[in-house]
Amino acid sequence: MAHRAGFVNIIGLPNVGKSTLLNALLGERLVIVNPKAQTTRHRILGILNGEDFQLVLSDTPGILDPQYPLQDSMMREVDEALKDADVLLVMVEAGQRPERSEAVLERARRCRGPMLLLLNKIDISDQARVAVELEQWRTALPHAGLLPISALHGFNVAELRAKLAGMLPEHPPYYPKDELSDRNMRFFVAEIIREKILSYYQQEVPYSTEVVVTDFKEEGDIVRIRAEVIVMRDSQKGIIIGRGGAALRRLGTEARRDIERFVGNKVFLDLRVKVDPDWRQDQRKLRKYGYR
Ligand SMILES: Nc1nc2c(ncn2[C@@H]2O[C@H](COP(=O)(O)OP(=O)(O)OP(=O)(O)O)[C@@H](O)[C@H]2O)c(=O)[nH]1
Ligand SMILES: [Mg+2]
Repeated sequence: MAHRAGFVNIIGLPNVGKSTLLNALLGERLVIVNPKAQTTRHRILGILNGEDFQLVLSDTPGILDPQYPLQDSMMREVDEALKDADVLLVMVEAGQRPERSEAVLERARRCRGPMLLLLNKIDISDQARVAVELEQWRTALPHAGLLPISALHGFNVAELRAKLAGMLPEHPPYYPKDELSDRNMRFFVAEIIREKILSYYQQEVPYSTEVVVTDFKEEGDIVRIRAEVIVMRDSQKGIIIGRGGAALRRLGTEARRDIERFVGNKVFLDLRVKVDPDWRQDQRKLRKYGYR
């Protein structure tokens, strides 16, 4: 049988559940998920391999009106994902209003290829409302197929996976068939630490923070990891560390647990906090941290 492969790219407003869906389709906790908006900052590939197909899924940052260069870079990654999609997944959430979704609709309308509109989080809605909202989305985006889902609870996820595999063009695999992502272990470790920062710190702190893994060494049955938490200002460094270092210790302990699950090994995690003044406004610094 012929092999099918293609790019399936997920776009949507912040916090609608794009990363949750990527993980659900893969059946793995690969990308970070958080109740706070702007969790995802990069386009990240998650590769789902079957005997005769390869679905190259892209998670992308939530679409927003950029206010500083880091967010400009995030929106460039979204626009990249619009260009190479074999199938575009436009995700919205229950209760979201089409008239407040121009930023995502405008991008979706630019794409001519196959497209599915996914109405996510139907677990917090009811059947009558879902039916009404699907009708509104049909009017807003007439050439998209529609599917109500719950990425969190797995409702219609297997159906979506099967549907996507059937929509792929005939093509040899783009990546080795045992690969799960285009990103390496260091990247995902840094992301896990960043996810804990989103969970434990408030207001601007998580949005002013970057994490860089500077050392990753496997030594027998332990992985030694050194990571830097980069903030924009001295005051933020103080907040990350906390009184007597308590906040940083909690961050380290919680992050280590998740990293151990991810790498499948015991982990020794050494976290340092560094100030890199106004890094998220500075093109040169952004490039250093892997932003385009
Ligand atoms: N009730 C419910 N919550 C969901 C569902 N899918 C995702 N969520 C929650 O929505 C929040 C945001 O999920 P993410 O997957 O991080 O959303 P995202 O679209 O990737 O967000 P950004 O990366 O910030 O753009 C998390 O708290 C998820 O648990 C769902 O089907 N039902
Ligand atoms: Mg995300």
